[in-house]
Amino acid sequence: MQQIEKYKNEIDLSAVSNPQELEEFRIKYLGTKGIVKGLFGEMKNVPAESRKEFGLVLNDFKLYAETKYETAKESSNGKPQIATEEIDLSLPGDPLPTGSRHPINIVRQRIINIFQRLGFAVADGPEIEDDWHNFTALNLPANHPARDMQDTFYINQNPDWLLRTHTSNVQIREMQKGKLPVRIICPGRVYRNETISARAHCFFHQVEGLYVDEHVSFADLKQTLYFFVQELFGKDVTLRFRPSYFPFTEPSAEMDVSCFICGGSGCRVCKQSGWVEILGCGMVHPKVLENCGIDSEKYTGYAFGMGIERLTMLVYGINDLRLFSENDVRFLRQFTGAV
Ligand code: 2NL
Repeated sequence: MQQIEKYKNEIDLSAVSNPQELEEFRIKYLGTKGIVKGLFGEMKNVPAESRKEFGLVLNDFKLYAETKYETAKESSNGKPQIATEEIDLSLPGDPLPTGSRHPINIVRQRIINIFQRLGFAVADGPEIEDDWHNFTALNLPANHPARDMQDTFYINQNPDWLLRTHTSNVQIREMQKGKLPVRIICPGRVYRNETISARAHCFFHQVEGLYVDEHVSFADLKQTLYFFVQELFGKDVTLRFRPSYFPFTEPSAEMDVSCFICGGSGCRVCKQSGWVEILGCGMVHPKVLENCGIDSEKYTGYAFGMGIERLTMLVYGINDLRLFSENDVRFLRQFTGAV
């Protein structure tokens, strides 16, 4: 009798909320080898004087289990079951909108791939930099007039900290490590204090390159950049170097490619000149090498720097810098599937 009370409690507590649990319940209590059947089998062992009472309790218990089973069965009928057979697997799925890579990212990765094939490693460094790594080490001492063109943002907390104006700071840090040769490219975001317009922004992206070793020459620089532009724009492209000035290189040059839109005959992109400027470069100034603890009598190096926004605008025919940072999906979606 006590055992029957226990079974009743068990029934009260048992969860019967899906077809599987329902069937398990039926087998356990009401099946041919179930508890109810088993208890009826015990009848013969019950002393004759208690048999009637036991029979009543047992019938009551049987009804109890059957009622639980019937109610659970009914309520589970109304519930959603595991309706595998109701899903039509031949229907097309809900489309997942595919994102697209940002054009700046696409062009940056193309540049990296080309230089990696030439043995350049990719180096990274801080966007918040101190004055020495961003300016002084690059032969741009305090009050140098060239600092005017690279006005940037300063950190209130420490007047010596600023947002880097080029990724040269990464190259300075690599040279300081003292492991030569150095052959790296440094892609990254840089900052300038500019009024935002179609042609200027307060941040943009750069790739700078640096190669320092014994006997590195301007001829090495030219041949490396020639390979680079042929990979980027095609085999027909030619180069033009014009003398220029940077405080951190000597000699310095601006590099033009023959216009890849009109082939040199003159168009809007090259402003009828046949040439498009894409980067600045030169031989690393001996002072810059010495600032990083490198013997400028023994070692020479070349360096170059290019703006990714500018290259991307040329490659895709984009006419406004602000499009890159407005995140307008009508602009970004146009690069879906681009590589
Ligand atoms: C440009 C021109 C340039 C460099 C960047 C460089 C870095 C070190 C030493 C010497 Cl550590 N030079 N970088 C050299 C020449 C030009 O950038 O128009 N950039 C957007």
